Parts: sequence; C-alpha cells; structure tokens
Amino acid sequence: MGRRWQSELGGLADPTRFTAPIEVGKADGPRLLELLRTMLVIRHTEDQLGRLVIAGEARTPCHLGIGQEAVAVGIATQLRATDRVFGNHRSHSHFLALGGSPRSLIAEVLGKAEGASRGMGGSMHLFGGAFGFLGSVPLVGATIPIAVGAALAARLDGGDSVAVAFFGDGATEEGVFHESMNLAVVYDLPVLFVCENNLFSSHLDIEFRQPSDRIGRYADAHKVRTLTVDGNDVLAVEAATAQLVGRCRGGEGPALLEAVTYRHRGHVGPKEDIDVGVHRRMEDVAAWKRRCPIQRLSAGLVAAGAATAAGLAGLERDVAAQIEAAVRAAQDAAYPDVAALHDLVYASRP
Ligand SMILES: Cc1ncc(C[n+]2csc(CCOP(=O)(O)OP(=O)(O)O)c2C)c(N)n1
Ligand SMILES: [Mg+2]
Repeated sequence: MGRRWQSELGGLADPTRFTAPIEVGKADGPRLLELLRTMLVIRHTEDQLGRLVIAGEARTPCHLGIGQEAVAVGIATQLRATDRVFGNHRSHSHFLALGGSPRSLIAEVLGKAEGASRGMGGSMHLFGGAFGFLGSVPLVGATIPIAVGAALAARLDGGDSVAVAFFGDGATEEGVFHESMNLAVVYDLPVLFVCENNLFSSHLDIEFRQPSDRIGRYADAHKVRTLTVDGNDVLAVEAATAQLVGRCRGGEGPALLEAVTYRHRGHVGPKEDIDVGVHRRMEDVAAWKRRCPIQRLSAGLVAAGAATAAGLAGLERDVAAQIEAAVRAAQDAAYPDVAALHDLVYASRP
C-alpha cells in the first residue's frame, strides 16, 4: 500500500538511505570512542532491561529506545549539569547519556531502594538532579510546559543555563506542545524542544496521524528556529544541538531540534511489534537496523583508522560485562521499606 503523502523529511524517513559509515576525523577518535561507549552502555542496559521484563523480574512497563541512542548522546555533549532537562516515557537513554549510572537505572526498574527514584518510580519516573535530569513523566507531552517553566526560572536566576524537553512525534499532536512553543517564543525563553521523530506513536504510523512527517513545520508556524537532522548520526545531532543550544544560551530564544530515528523494539516491552504496528513491517525494522547509529559510528571510526574491528569488539565486551555486573548488583539490592512509601509524596515544610 502506497503512502497517503510524500515524505517531507528529505529522505530521512527512508531507511534504505543514510546508511553509510559516519565520516569522522582520525584526530577525533578518542572523543568519539567515548560517545560510542555511551551508546553501547545505553544499548546493553536496555537489552538487559528487556531480558528482565521477559523473566518477570521487571514489572514496570518498559519503553525501550534501542536504535535511538545517538539522539540523547549527541545532545548530552552540549549540556551541563546546571541545565534543566526533562524526559518522557522513553527516557532511559536521556538519563544514561547525561550521566546516570546503569546500576541506578536498573535498580529503579526493579523497584529497589538504591534506584534513581528510590525504587518508587520505575522506568517512567526517572530523576537525576545531580546531573541536570530533572525528571521524566509518562503522561505524553507533560514535561514540555514544565521545561518552559524551568527555562523561565533559569532566566530569572541569571546565567546561561538552558532547559531541554525530550518528547516524541506523538506529543506534537497535543495542544500543550503548541501552547508551550508559543509562550517560549513570546518570552524569548532558553528552551530546546527535542522531538525524537521515530515516525510512530504507540502502534500508529505518522502517516495516519498527521498530514506531513516533518515536525519542524510546527516551529516554522511558531517562528521558532528549527533544524531537522538524521537522528542516527551522533555527530549530526551534536552539531545541530551546538548551534541551537548556543542560541538559547546567547539569549536568542527557543529552538526545536527534530531528530529522525526509529525504535527497533515495540512501543512497550522488548518484542518487535510488527504484529500490531500499522505499516510497521519486518522489512522496515530490518532496514532501520542497517541504519543503526552504533554500527555507523563504529564503521566510521574503523574507516578513519581511529579504531580497529578487534578493538571495538573488545570495547563492546567490556561494556557488556559492566552492565551484567550492574544487573547483578541491582538484583541483590534491597527493596524500599514499606514504611517509606509516603516519604516522597509530599514535600516537608521548610
Ligand atoms: C496524555 C497521554 N495520552 C496517551 C498516553 C498513552 N501513550 C503512551 S506513549 C504514547 C505514544 C507516544 O508517542 P510519541 O510521543 O511519538 O513517543 P514514542 O513512544 O514514539 O517515543 C501514548 C499514546 C499517555 N501516556 N499520555
Ligand atoms: Mg514517536
């Protein structure tokens, strides 16, 4: 069945394109190996979370972003611990890219007291105040206005901190997204809106939800600066973020970064949901796996002579062992005390 309309993403929605190794300079090798390591940490952590769901050990709904790692990692290089970042239901990558530890994430998903939210939140209520991650919320679109408020607070506080809201293409179908962009642009607030456009909201292809697949058009309508990038190219994401965050820090108002990407797994849980995804075919999933952000950076590093295939295999083995150890530690950790259940519900009076 043909699509109802032509893509307006300049080929980015076609998984058979943009599959080449990422072009890197040899001198950048050490820094890019660190970015690759972070992407591998995210990939292996989420893979292990999927296993814990299958085993029945993780009982919180788990929305995996496997395939989307380059977005969070490319953006995080441009952020500081004093920035104010907010996520959504699919935020494991945001939490880890900003500096959260795999162990605290895994422990949180398992409901353990040492988890990022003391075991009270699960996969969709992550918090990492020490590194600027001020929270993720499962209600679609809910953190977009909160980020705008945080940007206003940042400006009132002085300095050049920015706020960032991560959300999906589905969230742009909510009124609050448009109200937030409008307020941000009228007040010139330092907020970066980040849309991870994975072309799906739950099981429905964007074709059946919107008259175009280009989310950046909403920024045009609101007179907000926007860039659309290949979300599976960590360097493209980084370069666009540098430009847009630079504007925010310089007092030039809000911006929207649209990163086109794709999740390999289903909407929720570890399975590939080709059975229920409307227009989500096995061929598409397979093609998008060939546009994998990790493979493309790895191939670019090898092509530039900045790494060898054997060296990269060793790196991945190290990461795998690190995450397996984090799983074991989280499994061994204690559950919170039942008496602590209400401790985090209300703030205590100062
Ligand atoms: C207000 C609200 N409506 C519906 C849902 C159910 N829901 C959870 S995630 C989701 C899809 C969101 O799609 P998108 O924003 O594109 O993010 P993605 O899952 O693709 O990362 C929906 C409809 C919800 N959590 N909150
Ligand atoms: Mg989506």
